[in-house]
Amino acid sequence: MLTVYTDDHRLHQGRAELYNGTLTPSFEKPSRADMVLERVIATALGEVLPPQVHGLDPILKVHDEGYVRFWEDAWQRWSASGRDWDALPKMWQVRRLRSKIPEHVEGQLCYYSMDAGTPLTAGTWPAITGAANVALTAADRLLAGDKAVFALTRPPGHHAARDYCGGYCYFNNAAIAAQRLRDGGARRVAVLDVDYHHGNGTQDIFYQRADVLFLSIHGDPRSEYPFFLGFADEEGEGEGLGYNVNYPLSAGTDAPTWFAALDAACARIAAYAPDALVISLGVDTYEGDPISRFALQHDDFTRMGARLSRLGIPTQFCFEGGYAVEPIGINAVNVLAGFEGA
Ligand code: OKP
Ligand code: ZN
Repeated sequence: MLTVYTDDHRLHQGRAELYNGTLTPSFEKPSRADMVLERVIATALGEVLPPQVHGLDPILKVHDEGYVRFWEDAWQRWSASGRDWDALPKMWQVRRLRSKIPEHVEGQLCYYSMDAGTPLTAGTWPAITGAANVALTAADRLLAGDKAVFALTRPPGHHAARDYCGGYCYFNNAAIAAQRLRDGGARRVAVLDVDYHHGNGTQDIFYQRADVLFLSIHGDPRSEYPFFLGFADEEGEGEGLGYNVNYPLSAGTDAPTWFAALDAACARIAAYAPDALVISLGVDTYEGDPISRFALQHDDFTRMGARLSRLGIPTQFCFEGGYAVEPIGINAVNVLAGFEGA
């Protein structure tokens, strides 16, 4: 299986996030992708290719223009105002506050964010456009006939909605890829999100559409981030009604329960009969993950890949979360090897 990858992800390195009330080194860090790449090479998964530059048009098909333009020069505006530390939003446009877009870069960062876990850094723009290019290049390979492709995207993307960032995510790489697949001729595309956290951004982007089926297996939002989306009664709206499927699972979920949800999701995907499948591949479902509470083991990731392969649909994997860094390559590449081996 081909991997698409760029070192540009390293340009984005958040310094800290708020965790247990203290500023803690960011869990989402460059070594995550480095470890996955190392494992791709060590296991001889296949060729590793750099992305092709696609420009902003394919990003603007799923994201709001003001949102995209904000990121383009946000660091320049922030540093020009005399600051050199990361910018972190610390205020949100909640109920009954005005929804006017502020003029100041700090107010705009708040306007375009859903949490304080998604820092603006000096290298955020080249890293997030690089990740989008990785996802797009992988989609192009799928359209050209590859059976499976791995987009080693970092930063992740699935919490990024049409016009806000959150959960370490800026541009929604999986959604950008799904849209590319549609524009390249796939009549229907399914996006299955297996990251521990609900893919609220991807759901937001496709909620009113029937041409992209979105499914997510994740920690129950009653007690897990992102708290305000990801419930089982969110089924899509308008033309999209029936094309959004959530499988919230309780903390402590282990393989039998998790795979029952995967089987249900696979049955729904098979019935939809898409021309292409995008997997938002987070491996924070691993039992040793420091911020998540499922209990999958290394071998379960291999089984996951094998199960997805049995669908027999051209498949693009987009890397998302996973914060147990030392085994992150084993867990991610086990999915891909399981897919190839099935
Ligand atoms: C991202 B992905 C504030 C951020 C709270 C957010 C978890 C994001 C997970 N400190 N934590 O889905 O793996
Ligand atoms: Zn996650």
